[in-house]
Amino acid sequence: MFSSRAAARQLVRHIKRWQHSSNQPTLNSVTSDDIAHFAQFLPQNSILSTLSPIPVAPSELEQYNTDWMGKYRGSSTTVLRPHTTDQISKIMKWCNQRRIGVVPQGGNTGLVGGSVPTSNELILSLNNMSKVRSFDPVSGALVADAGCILEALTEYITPHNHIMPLDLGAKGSCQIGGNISTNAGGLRLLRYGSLHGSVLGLEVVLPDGTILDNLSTLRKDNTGYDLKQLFIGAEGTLGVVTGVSILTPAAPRAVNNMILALPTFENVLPLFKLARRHLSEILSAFELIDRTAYELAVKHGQGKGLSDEEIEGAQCFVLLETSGGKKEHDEEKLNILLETLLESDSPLINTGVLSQSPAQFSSLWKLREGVTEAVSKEGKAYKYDISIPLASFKEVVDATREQLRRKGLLHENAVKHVLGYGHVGDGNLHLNIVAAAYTPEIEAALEPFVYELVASYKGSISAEHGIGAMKTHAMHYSKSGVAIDLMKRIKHVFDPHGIMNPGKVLE
Ligand code: FAD
Ligand code: 2HG
Ligand code: ZN
Repeated sequence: MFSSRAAARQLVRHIKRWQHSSNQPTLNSVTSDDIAHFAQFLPQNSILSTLSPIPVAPSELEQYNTDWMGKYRGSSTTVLRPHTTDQISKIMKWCNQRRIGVVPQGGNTGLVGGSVPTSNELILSLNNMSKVRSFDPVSGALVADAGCILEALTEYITPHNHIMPLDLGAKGSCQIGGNISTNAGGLRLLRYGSLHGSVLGLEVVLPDGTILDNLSTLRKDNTGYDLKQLFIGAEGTLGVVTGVSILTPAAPRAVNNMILALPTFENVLPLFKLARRHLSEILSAFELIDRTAYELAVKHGQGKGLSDEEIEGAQCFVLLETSGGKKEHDEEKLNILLETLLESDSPLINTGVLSQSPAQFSSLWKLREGVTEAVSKEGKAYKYDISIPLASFKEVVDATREQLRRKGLLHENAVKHVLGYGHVGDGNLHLNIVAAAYTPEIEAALEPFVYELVASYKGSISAEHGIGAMKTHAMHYSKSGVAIDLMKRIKHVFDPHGIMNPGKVLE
């Protein structure tokens, strides 16, 4: 049962969906005949449908129809959870012939509404595709089903002293296929680079059911166009990623981290420069947490860092990590950095804490990784994931807060907090606006305001989370008409009937 306000919000979302998807092809709904067809090659427990002979209740589909933030909601009647690439191929072939829209879904942790239907498309969940296929401990090449959870892969290769080249707060739920499809960045990008570099090969089921077996484990392969790159970051609009070959680095022999409290944001960049000079090759993360973000993380039990006295007078915090070969060597470098920071006439930091145990190491990381979780406990978040010049991070957060104040929306019943955090080392700011509820007024105050601001810095409106359903209409702020047109032509080559994740990425 909806309250009238909630119903009004639903209506606005429906209208927006309709506006955003007006260029989308007309697609067919799943019928009970389609379910009978799928039942010929899928076990019964792989089909969750309200149209089955033994129907599931719509409430059982709720978790698949709703995104992680509770901001986007689809109305799919059917979720298929195949176990093999061949089964996925048969599903896609059928859906292509029948013109049924398909939404590939991994861990459903995406933050731009890409993993849930805009209407009643079929949801293709990769949950049952979760086997490691091979691991070569010499080269570090790992080949796995796309539905493997990121953390499970980490656990698999830890005994071999390898780590995954990416790490993120959603590691316990997100899948490697979802990571690749969003080209997730995360907390290790500074050190190990993007997935465009570490993915060695992919197995993909194309919209017509053809299996593209490109699961190479070679480091080098210059035989024509590098097709796998197109699927990295395609957000399920070109095909279903079913298998992944990825290069995993050797685990560092020593890791350290520390949290530093800074009196002013102006010190972040000089600190970054100094950290790079002193720590050079061992610097593996340099993350920013502004004061509001830090306080929310602490409030919602996401890790422990500095005492109340120590954070007094701090405008923001930096989490710095080193990964190296020798503990003593790395600690010496860190200590020299700390001494330099504290001994200067005008110190860049107020204070800091260097982790002394594996538990404290994790606790400091949790303060940064846990901000997203903390924000979701505090309220409903509008999330802008942007690339802009580092020097402008604070300007953008302040300008957004000011805009909301001007519109009379900065109070407990509307917008509670405006905060900024993110991957300084990669030039990526996460601007979060935490509201009591999602409302058209707040959205109208934020958009296109934020996008125009980003464009004024020649920045990107999506640094790492993707476009999804949220930003299709805003792509032009960061991409030229020529580029968007080429993307549409590429999409047409792969998916001429427009069945793959309709309404996402491209309008
Ligand atoms: P889903 O959310 O299920 O899907 C995401 C998109 O990929 C959708 O468009 C979907 O259709 C498509 N997709 C999924 N699987 C496949 C497949 N096998 N084949 C084709 N298409 C597919 N992102 C970052 O970049 N960096 C971060 O640090 C980061 N931290 C996060 C922390 C938290 C707490 C949360 C909730 C999210 C975070 N994210 C981050 C966002 C999110 O993009 C990642 O969590 C992750 O990459 C999504 O993986 P998933 O398996 O959940 O994909
Ligand atoms: C992070 O870096 C993630 O923590 C999530 O990319 C950011 O929630 C967000 O806005
Ligand atoms: Zn991030």
